[in-house]
Amino acid sequence: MKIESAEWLATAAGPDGFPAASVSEVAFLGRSNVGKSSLLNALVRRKKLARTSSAPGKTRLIHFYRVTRSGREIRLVDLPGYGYAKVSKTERESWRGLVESYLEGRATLRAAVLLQDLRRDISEDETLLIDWLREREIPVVLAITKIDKLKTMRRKARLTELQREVPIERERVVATSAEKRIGIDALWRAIDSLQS
Ligand SMILES: Nc1nc2c(ncn2[C@@H]2O[C@H](COP(=O)(O)OP(=O)(O)O)[C@@H](O)[C@H]2O)c(=O)[nH]1
Ligand SMILES: [Mg+2]
Repeated sequence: MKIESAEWLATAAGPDGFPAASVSEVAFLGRSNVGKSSLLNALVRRKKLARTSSAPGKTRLIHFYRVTRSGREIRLVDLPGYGYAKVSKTERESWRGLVESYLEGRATLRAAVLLQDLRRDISEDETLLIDWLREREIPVVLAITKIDKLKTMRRKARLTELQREVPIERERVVATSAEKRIGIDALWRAIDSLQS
């Protein structure tokens, strides 16, 4: 699959900054440090479109990227990460307000990709998010990240465990490594299968 172009489109701190809803969008969600920026970059084959860091900042912003792929335009939407160790209730509420303001009313939203680190357990944050998205009939793909961190046997066992823990069909759970470029085409296929 060819990526003809990938570029930053907009960054928003609230609905006023969202670009016009005119093109299909896929939103990316996950705990901070789960590998979201890295996976976005791997999907579009650009090293630094989305910023990666080992010291996540706390800024709550939504980034929109415009991608042309095999002649079709699609937007990838990078939602702010959650689950910092030390955030106040107010900060959590502000994260929720921003993320919901996007997810609730976006006519062009086709799917959400929820990221989950292979080595972590699914937490209540993920379970609640999955339920929330399902209630709103937003299709969910679960991207398991950083699978290169475990050796093959352990990796397989872990994937089976995670699959058992989430109410998401097997075809919509994709094992990925941004670093080793594993599962990137499979993730695109899963995303495409949800696009109407
Ligand atoms: N081994 C490995 N490390 C990764 C992978 N993806 C991301 N990382 C590392 O995990 C850290 C957080 O990645 P980043 O993409 O910034 O996560 P974000 O906070 O979710 O956007 C960085 O140090 C990345 O280099 C992967 O597939 N394999
Ligand atoms: Mg990031």
